[in-house]
Amino acid sequence: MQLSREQMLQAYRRMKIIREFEERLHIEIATGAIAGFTHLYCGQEAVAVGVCEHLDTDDKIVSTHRGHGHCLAKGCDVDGMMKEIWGSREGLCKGKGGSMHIADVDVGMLGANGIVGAGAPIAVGAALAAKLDGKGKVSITFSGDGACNQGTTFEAMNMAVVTKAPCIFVFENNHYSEHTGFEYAVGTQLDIASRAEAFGMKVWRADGTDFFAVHETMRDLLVYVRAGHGPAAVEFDTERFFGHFEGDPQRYRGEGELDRIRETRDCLKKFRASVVSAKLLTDADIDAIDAEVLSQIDAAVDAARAAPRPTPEDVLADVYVAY
Ligand SMILES: Cc1ncc(C[n+]2csc(CCOP(=O)(O)OP(=O)(O)O)c2C)c(N)n1
Ligand SMILES: [Mg+2]
Repeated sequence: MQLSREQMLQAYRRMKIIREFEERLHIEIATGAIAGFTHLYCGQEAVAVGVCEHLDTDDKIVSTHRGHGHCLAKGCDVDGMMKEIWGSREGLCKGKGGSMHIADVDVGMLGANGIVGAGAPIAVGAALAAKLDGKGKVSITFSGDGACNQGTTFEAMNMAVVTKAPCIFVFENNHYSEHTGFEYAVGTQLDIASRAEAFGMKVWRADGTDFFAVHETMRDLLVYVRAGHGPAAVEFDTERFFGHFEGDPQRYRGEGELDRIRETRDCLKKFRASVVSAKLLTDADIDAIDAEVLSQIDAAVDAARAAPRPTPEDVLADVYVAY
């Protein structure tokens, strides 16, 4: 089924917001304006957006340490996120979460997570709740190729199959876990999807740098899971444009690798090329979004810079939930 013009514009806008949000963070972090450890998602935008465009707020997602893209794709507020990363008390989590612990349950974003492999069990729990609710809602865990080696991920996959939970394991294979290559770190030399299959799940695979491939794959997968067949997994082959963390000199990369992936595997460039050549959108349509997004991000940075820091009293607020 063909996407409407509005759907395509919205998808591109969301990918562009993630890209510019992070390109700007990359600059601001280097100046020392932002404290804390940050992992950028740039390069992987087509996965977050291609997945989340199918979801509504009652569908849940659980993210990773590389979570900005998942948050923005699921509908977290751009200004609230920028302020959170800046450590302001006006941030989405009052400045107490920062880059790696952003959550917004109102939009179904159950949290980024600094512990690799910790998201999958949480997503299975949310999927079991969705199953009890019986409204066809799903829970999605995003995991990297590194997280696919964690015992928690294995246990969660098994539990999801045994309980027929509507849980979707989205594996983003960006070929690196910190500085270690996927080929080295995975003993079976198999892809990740094959591992998920071994747990008894139906699996899909697609090019994660092609928004349309991601979107179509997820459409089929979601029909299957929402129909009550139990969990499913998908592996997206993707690329990370920056280092593992901001400040990583990336000496483990091959010569010319970064230039090559920016040139040939950029999901935004690929999106533009395919919609323009198919005459679905024009270069002017895309240029207009690019300009709007740039000023939106400028405004978000200005607001975050001016936003108030937490007060000493804030430290003791929200430590316990009030019932
Ligand atoms: C349990 C645990 N072990 C190790 C780490 C350190 N660590 C942080 S990110 C990371 C690599 C994760 O790789 P991957 O799952 O492929 O995600 P990517 O960084 O590529 O998005 C590691 C080992 C951690 N945070 N938690
Ligand atoms: Mg990885």
